[in-house]
Amino acid sequence: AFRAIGAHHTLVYGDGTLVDTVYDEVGRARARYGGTVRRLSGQATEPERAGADETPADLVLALAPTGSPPAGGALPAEVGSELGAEVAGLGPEGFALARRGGVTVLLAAAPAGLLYGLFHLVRLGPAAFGADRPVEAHRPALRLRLVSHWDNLDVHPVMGQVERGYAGGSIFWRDGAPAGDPERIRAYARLLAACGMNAMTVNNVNVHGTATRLLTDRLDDVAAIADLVRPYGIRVHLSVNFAAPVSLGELPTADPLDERVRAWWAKAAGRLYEAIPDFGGFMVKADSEGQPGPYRYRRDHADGANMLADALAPFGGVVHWRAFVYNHRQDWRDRSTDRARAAYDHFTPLDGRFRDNVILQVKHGPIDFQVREPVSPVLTAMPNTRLALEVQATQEYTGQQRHVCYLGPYWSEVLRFAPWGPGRPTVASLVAGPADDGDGAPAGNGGGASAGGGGLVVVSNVGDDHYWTGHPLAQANLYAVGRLAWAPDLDPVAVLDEWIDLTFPASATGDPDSEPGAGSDGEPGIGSDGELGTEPDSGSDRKPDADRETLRGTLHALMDDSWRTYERYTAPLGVGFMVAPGHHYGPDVDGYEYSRWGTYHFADRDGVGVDRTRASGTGFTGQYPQPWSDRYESLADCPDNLLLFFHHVPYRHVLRSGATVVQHIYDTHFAGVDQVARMRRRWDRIGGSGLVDAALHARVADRLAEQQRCAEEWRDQVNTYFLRKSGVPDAHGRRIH
Ligand code: GCW
Repeated sequence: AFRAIGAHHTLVYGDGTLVDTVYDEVGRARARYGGTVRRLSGQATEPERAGADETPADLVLALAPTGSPPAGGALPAEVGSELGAEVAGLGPEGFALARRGGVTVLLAAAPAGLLYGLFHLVRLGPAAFGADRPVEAHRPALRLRLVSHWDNLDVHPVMGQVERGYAGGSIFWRDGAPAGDPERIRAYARLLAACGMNAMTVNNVNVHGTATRLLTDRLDDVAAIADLVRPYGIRVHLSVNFAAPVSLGELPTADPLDERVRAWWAKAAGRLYEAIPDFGGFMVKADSEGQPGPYRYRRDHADGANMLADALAPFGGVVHWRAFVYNHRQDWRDRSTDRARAAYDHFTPLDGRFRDNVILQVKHGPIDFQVREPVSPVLTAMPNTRLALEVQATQEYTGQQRHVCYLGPYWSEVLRFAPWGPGRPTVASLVAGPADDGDGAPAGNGGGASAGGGGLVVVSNVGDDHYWTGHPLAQANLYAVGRLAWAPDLDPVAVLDEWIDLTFPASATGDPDSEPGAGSDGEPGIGSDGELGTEPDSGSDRKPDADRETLRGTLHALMDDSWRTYERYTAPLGVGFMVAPGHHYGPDVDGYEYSRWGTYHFADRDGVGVDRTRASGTGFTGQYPQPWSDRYESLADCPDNLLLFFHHVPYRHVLRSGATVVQHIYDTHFAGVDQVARMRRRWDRIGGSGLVDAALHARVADRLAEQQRCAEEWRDQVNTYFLRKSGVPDAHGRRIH
């Protein structure tokens, strides 16, 4: 794809850091694949500045002041004005594109738009330079698209350098100090921009030890990261400890209404913005799993969040305040406490009290990133609060980057979910916020939500691993989450095609001597530290199309349905957990049953599942609007895949699918393992073919072997458990231990 760009005569118009980046990117492609690139400063409004001296440009990337299109000899005038009219309404990250008379023109109102437009061209590849293309306009659906890193500064005694990280160490930190590889951070920013992300936190939401000092004497470390990622349009945010003034020994209290505390945070914010003028803001995990918060001072979450918001407001910063608040010291004997209810019960009474620059960050489900959960009802119940959707790319509960589990289809379901029924707002529109006029000034009034939506936050799956994500195929999750945050309606399988094309570029297949995209020396996958969509310089005699289709077919066979496959062999019908305590990998059906964490399945000899109905259970179904409140409440209408999340049912209860619950458990567990075995055989078939780099093939093969071993363990433990509990034999007489 970059080759296509490199082969052209490119003109880049405009000024600013991000335009410099665009120019550099085109320059890199040009140096590698030929073509020319010229740069003109300023918005190209003077015809003579287009320059007639050189080969006429056939690719123009131009920054235009909103509303006034660039004119000039190099730009087909009518394309310029059509595009100019388009970009006027597209906001700071949007861009418009057309091809007419052999010239491809990309126009944006602001530098970020030009950068995203460039990556769009890369995705289009040769298609951007063939036949005429009508004007197309693009802008992100969600304005804030943030990657949250659970990276610790100090090595945590239990969690290690990255909490729930399955891709090696942190790319930011090592043993309390910067990791010392700025090029890696720069490459990562490029990767994130190519996926469509525009912000990140650089430290874990659990803030301990040295991490607290990022606000004070270790601020320069944050500024250094900000400098590295800024050229790719990524703003840095910081996770902070609510009790920082106390834990740093500077104040006796962290009471958010105490003037000294307010002044302390205002000063901290001032220092941050002096060092990092485009600093994004704070992320806070307060009164959650032992992290300090306002409750200690008998203040509520609005008091706490607003205090930090006031400190950041003069500089334009935001507070991401997490809604992941629940009683993590529950008594399993207490059936009246329901963890699923917690976020709603804590936060909805505060709707309308949060400042405009507070974003309430809500996990997509009411519990904790399980393989299947309903959408969190908090998202439906706070119309006067800016809401962000939090999802987890790090595969804590979905195979820990040892299992193939492409989560695009899951996130797509969540984003498209319509809590008030078909035709009404979707989750994506709730976190996008009220429609705005494109220049960042939203319409609407009253409450924080009028300041726009909170966007999407994803917990990163990246580490210092050679392939970035441990499992090379887990890269697709990072790519997909960025693309879905930009355009929630995208088909996640089509997104996978984009990822395949960028990661395993065409000519790399079928030519073992060429330089492959994913997994060759130091240039693994999307972006990486090499060329995005790396392609070999030398042409190969072999026609790669057939090979390419083989590779594409193999990757689809492994990935398209992998989330549902994972669901089949793990916890059934939305019941969740059943994982080994602590590390959360592998089965342990009763691992959390008598624990303090509030995650129970209540299996007994008669049945299984959690009664969350209004009629006889915890009443959680009542947190949903209609029609879902009644659908979840009704045993007959509740979707099968969430049945045990909402209901406790007998083993012989008949699902909407016609199977009994216990037979469904047996069937899906056998089917899930069979599916993994097929995935493995499919991958083995392309071994030694040169379709992918040998080291990459071996890495994936190893992980598939582990996935199969683990899936069998899940199948056997879950099936045996339910056979023993229920005494109901498998209708097909298969072996259950
Ligand atoms: O899923 C749980 C994880 C914790 C994590 C917590 C959270 C960062 O097990 O490791 O802590 O969620 O989201 O805060």
